[in-house]
Amino acid sequence: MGNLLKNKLASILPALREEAKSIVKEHGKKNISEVTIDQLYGGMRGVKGLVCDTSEVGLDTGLVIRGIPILELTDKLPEEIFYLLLTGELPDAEALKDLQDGLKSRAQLPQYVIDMLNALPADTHPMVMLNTGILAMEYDSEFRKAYNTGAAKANLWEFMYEDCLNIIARVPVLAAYIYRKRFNKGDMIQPDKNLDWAANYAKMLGIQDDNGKLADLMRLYMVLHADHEGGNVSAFTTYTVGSALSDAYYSISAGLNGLAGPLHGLANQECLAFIVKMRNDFGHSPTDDEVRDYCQKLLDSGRVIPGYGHAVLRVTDPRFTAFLEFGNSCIPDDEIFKIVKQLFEIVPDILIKQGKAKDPWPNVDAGSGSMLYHYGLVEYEYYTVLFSVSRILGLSAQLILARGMNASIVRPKSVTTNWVKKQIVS
Ligand code: HAX
Repeated sequence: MGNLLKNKLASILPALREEAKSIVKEHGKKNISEVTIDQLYGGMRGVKGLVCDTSEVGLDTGLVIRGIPILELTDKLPEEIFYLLLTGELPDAEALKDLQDGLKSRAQLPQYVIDMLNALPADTHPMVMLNTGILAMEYDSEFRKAYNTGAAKANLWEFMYEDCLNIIARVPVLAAYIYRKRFNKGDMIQPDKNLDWAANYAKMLGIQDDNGKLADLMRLYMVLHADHEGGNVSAFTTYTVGSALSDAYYSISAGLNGLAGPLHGLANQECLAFIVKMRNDFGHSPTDDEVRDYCQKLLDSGRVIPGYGHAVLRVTDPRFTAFLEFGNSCIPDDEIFKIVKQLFEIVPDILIKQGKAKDPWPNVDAGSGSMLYHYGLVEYEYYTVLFSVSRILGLSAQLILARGMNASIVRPKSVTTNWVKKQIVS
């Protein structure tokens, strides 16, 4: 059970390795990117420095997974997306069921993780709980055991696969437990083997969902956040740590610590907090003029408008469009969702006039929180955990493929300021 995907990978990896080997052998010295001083000081933005085949983000297309634009994948299950990320194909019914059954059979959260979470201060941030929980489960790493007992380099990916599947299976149980504990919602709810991965997560949160809309939203949310190519903070960190042959628990936990930053995953928490505060500051649904003034004042005080701008994108993030479509069909009259739409009409013009942000358009975080809020997930400190549960699909796929390709240890060259000055003179 759960082996069809692994067998599929075993059948495609040799050809992928051969292809990479021959590209390097025949064209290894070909120049494909240059680095300017702007980029040196600007977070290496745009420097082409690693290969990631799971997905790509075009500045004018947004997220494309294995050649399929994300807006064409919104009716899929997260499990199907994971299969697609890894293999480049969507699973047939048998492969999907096999993967789902495999995940269900691995979904037990160890008692030591529960005990450890219970020992943390009650108001610990949910992201600290999640990342600590994942790191603690390193105790069970198959990869580390295989490495320590001399597994061949060419087979290490199989153990990375086992660790990643265990993490993917357990993380909704862990994340739901964190929600219930951190926000005093009562006892843990056990997984339901009849439900798919995302619906099961929604059920374990314990939020009333009579018409199944929260489960629908959760499936969509998990699909939209699953991957965003290889150079973003969480993906690049995971890849780098994994390149030292640290196992998936170390690597993913490290990556998610980056996702916890306000310029990355934490932005969705900040975005909803910003909208709810605006609503509360006015004491009523704000008019367009009030929204415009409010945003202008925020900019004038030197702060960023949460949910707008992106390091790569230069168009409205299609993932925002997907949430907008969901909101328009399910919660068109929701007060917070209406403010999301007002901001979409107003903020880009303000940012264009200010002339600083390279991308004045909404990113994925501009809309997701309003929907979660509507369906009763109102504790926005928790939102980055949801993002993380989804992003673990992509981080895992990238780690498994990197190990399958025997990826080298990451080691770019740093330079000193004196070296830079010498380049300027010469
Ligand atoms: N509001 C105000 N100013 C903004 C802005 C915004 N939303 N977005 C960018 N700018 C400013 C930057 O702060 C920067 O100002 P300085 O020159 O004074 O430093 C300038 O515009 C140029 O920035 P940029 O090159 O366009 O953007 P970066 O690639 O440096 O940063 C960010 C991209 C996403 C971090 C940025 O747009 C931002 O801070 N946005 C708000 C926070 C946010 O929504 N983050 C979530 C991003 C999505 C994501 O990764 N989720 O995980």
